[in-house]
Amino acid sequence: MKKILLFVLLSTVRLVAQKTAPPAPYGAVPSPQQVQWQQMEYYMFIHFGPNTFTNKEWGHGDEDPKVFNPTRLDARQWARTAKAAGMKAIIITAKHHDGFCLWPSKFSKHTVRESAWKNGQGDVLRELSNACKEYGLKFGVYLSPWDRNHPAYGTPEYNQIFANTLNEVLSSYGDVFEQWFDGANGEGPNGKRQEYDWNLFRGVVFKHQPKAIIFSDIGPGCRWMGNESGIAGETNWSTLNTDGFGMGSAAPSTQVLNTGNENGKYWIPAEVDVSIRPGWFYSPDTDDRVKTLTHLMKIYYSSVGRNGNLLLNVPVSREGLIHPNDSTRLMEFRKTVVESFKTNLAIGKTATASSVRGKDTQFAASNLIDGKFDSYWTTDDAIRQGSIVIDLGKPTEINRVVLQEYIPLGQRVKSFKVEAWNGSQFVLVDQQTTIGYKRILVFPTLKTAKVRVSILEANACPVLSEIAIYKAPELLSNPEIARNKQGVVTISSEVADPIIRYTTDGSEPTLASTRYTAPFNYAKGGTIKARAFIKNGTESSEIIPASFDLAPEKWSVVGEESGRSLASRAIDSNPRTIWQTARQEGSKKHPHELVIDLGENLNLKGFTYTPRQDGQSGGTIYQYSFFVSENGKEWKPVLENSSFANIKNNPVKQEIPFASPQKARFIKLVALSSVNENENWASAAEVGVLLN
Ligand code: FUL
Repeated sequence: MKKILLFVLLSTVRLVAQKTAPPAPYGAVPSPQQVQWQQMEYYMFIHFGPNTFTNKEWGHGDEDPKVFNPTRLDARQWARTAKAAGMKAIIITAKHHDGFCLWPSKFSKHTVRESAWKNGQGDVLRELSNACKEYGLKFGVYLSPWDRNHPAYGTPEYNQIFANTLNEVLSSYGDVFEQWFDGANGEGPNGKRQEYDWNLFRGVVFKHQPKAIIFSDIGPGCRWMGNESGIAGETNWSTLNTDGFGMGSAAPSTQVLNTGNENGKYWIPAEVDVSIRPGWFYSPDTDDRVKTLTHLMKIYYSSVGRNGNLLLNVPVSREGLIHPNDSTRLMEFRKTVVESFKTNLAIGKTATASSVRGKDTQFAASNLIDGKFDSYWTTDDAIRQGSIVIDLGKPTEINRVVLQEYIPLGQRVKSFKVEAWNGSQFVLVDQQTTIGYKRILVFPTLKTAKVRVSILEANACPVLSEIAIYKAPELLSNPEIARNKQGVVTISSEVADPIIRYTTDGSEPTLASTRYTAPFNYAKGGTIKARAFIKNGTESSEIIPASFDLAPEKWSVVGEESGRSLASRAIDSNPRTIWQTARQEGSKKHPHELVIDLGENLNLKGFTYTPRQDGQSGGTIYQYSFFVSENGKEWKPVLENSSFANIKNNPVKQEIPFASPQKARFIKLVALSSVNENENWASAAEVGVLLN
C-alpha cells in the first residue's frame, strides 16, 4: 500500500514537473544540420592544384595543365592524417580561381584529364571521396565561381556553365556536407568580370545535397569570419543580417563578419578558415614555416573557443601527400587539445544556481555538469541574469573554463563573468561578452575550491547547456628572434633562466648547438632556428625558425620629398612601423613609388613586400611594377603590371622571385592599385630584397 502511495505521489510530482514548459526559441535559430555542423568543430581544408607546382597563390588559368603531376598521390594518406588529427571532414579545392578541375569535368578543358597525372585518367575527387568514406570523414568541396581559364567567363552563358559544373560534382561523389563558395570575383581570360547568379548556384546545391551547409561571405549555411588568420571576434554572434548584401565586395564589412550581428535576422555561424602555412597552396619554400604548436593552440582558442568552427588548411605537396612537417605538427596539436580537455573537473561535483525555471528539476543547474549537450539549465522567462556556483569540493588547480549555450533555442547571452573563490570571497577571473555554441576562457593557473559563472546580460532567459572546468598543461613559451636594421640579432624568452641554443645552417637546435649569450651580427641573412631548454634540457620549447633577407643597414630612401610620410619606415626592419604615401590629387589614384638606394651593387634574385601588419588594409598594394637600376637614372623593368595574389585576405610577407638574377644598386617599387577600391595612396610595413 505504501509503495502504491509513493508511486502515485511520484507520478504527481512528475506531472507537476512536466508543466513547466521549456523556453520558447529566441530570435533566429539553427537548422538541425547547422547544429550538427557546429558540433563538428574542426576539419581539414586542402588546397591542391596547378598552384602546388608553380609556387603561386592565384594561378592565371593559362598554365599548362601538364604541370599538375603529383608523383605519389595518396588520398587515403590525407584522410588517415585528418582522422588521426581529430578532424571530422575534408573540404578540397575542386576548382580554384585558375579554373583547373580536380576531376575530369565535361564543362572545362583545363582538368586532370588534360594533365600528366595518371596519363589523364585520374580523378582526385573520386579518390578523396572514397577515402573519406573509408575513414568515416565527411566530404566537402570548394568551387570558385571566379574562373581565369574558362573562355565563357564574363559572359551570361558562364553562369549556366558554372551551374552545370556544380551539378556534376554534387551528383557524382556521394554526400557533400559543405559547399564552399569563394567570394573572389576577378577578371576572366577575356578580361571581363562575371555577374554571378547566386540563386541559380544555391538551387543546384540544394537540389542534390539538400542537407549541405553552404559557406560564403553571407551563408546561408555558415559565414566567412572576415580574416584568414584564424581569429574570430571576441564577441561572436551566430546571427547575421544579410538582406541587401551580397558576396565579395557586396558583403557586410569584415568587422561585421568577424562579430556577427546581435539579433541578426538569420542564423549564419562563423567558420574560421586559416592555413597551417603562410600561403594556402603548398610550396617547398614554406616547409620550415608550418605554424608552431603554440600558434595553432592560439588559433584553436580564437576559433573553436569563440563560437566558430575551425577549417584548418593543410596543403598537399607536389608528391600528392601531406608533408611530414605538417602531419607532425597536426599530431602535436591533437595531443595538446586532447590533454588540455581530458578531465572535466566539474563532473561529479555540485552546481547550484541562483534560480531555476519553474523550480523544475528538468532545468536544474546539475544539467550544466552532466557532460550532455541536450540537457540545460535555464530560468523563468522574466529572468535574464543568474549565477551558478560549481563547488569542486577542495582547492583545485584550474586554467580553462568552457561554456556552452543550448543553441537550438537561439543565442542569448550578451555578457558574463567567471569568478574563483579565494577562501574568503569570489574574485574575478575573466569577464566576456558572447558564448554561443562554445566559449573557452583561457587564464593562468589558479587554485580554487569554487567557481562562479554569472550571466550579466542576456536578450532572453539564459539557456546554458554545459560549464566545464579543466587544468590544461602549460606550454613552455617559445624564444623570440628579432633583428634590427643593422643586422644585429637578439633572441629572448619569457622562460625563467632558459638556456637558448640556435643554429644557422637549417638544422634543429639540440643541447649541443651554439648557446645564445649576447646579440650577434647576422646582416647577410639566412635562417636561424632557436630553442629554449630548461631543467638541464629535460624540457624544451618548440623550435622557432626566423628567415632574414639582407639587412637594410646601408640602404636609404631616394627623394623623400615632403608630403610622403616616412618612407624610411619601409626599410627600418620593424614591421610595426608603416610607410604611407601622400594622397593623389583629384580623381587620380595611382601610381605611387618607393625608390631605395641599396648602398652597393648587388645581385638580386627577387624582392619582398610586407604589407602593414596592424590588421588594417589601407594602402596595401595589389598591382605593382618593379624596376632596378645601377645608377638611379636608367631603370630596367623586371616585373610589370604584376599583382600580389590574395594579399587583401591573407596579408603575409610576399616573396617575389625574378625570372632571372638582376644586378642593381637601386630598386623601385611602383604601386599601381590598392586592395581597396577608390584608395589613392599606398603603404608598406617593409620592402626588402632576396639575394642570389
Ligand atoms: C580566398 C581565395 O582567394 C584564396 O586563394 C583561398 O582559396 C582562400 C581560402 O579563399 O578567398
